[in-house]
Amino acid sequence: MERSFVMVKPDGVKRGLASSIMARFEAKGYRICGAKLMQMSEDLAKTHYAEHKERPFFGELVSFITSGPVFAMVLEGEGVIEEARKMIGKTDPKEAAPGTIRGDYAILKSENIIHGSDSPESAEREISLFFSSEEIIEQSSAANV
Ligand code: DGI
Repeated sequence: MERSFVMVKPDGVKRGLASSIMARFEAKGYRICGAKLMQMSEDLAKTHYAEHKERPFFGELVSFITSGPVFAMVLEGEGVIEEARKMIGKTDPKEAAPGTIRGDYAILKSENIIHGSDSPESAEREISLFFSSEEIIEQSSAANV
């Protein structure tokens, strides 16, 4: 089953939005198979955002994403990668439609509340960067299911 990596950024965690954001994905029908509050190291931030390393905002991006804890999740369900991106909305919250997470909760591109994998390759890469295999629970094999 398809999986995606989604992360509430430090601005979202500080504003107390982590649970509301997780609830949107659960309500949609995706399973949460991993979730944790964590402090990203500078190394992890640089690796996660490696594709942007030549961009002028790279330093700002790394210091923002390490400025406080993030809430990292692995979501599972059919079409979750593309659909979670639709639920998240455009990168710049000013262009994100109302009803999307960025459209509803954010104003600035530099503090746009949430990250979501943009392809199957990034989902696989990001899940393994942030989660060990023991931290990902197959719900069908959980003891009480
Ligand atoms: O996949 P997205 O998060 O929607 O967007 P992306 O991969 O193009 O960019 C990654 C993050 O980098 C984005 O969520 C916010 C940040 N970013 C993008 N453009 C700018 C930016 N941050 C600053 N400070 N300035 C920018 O122009």
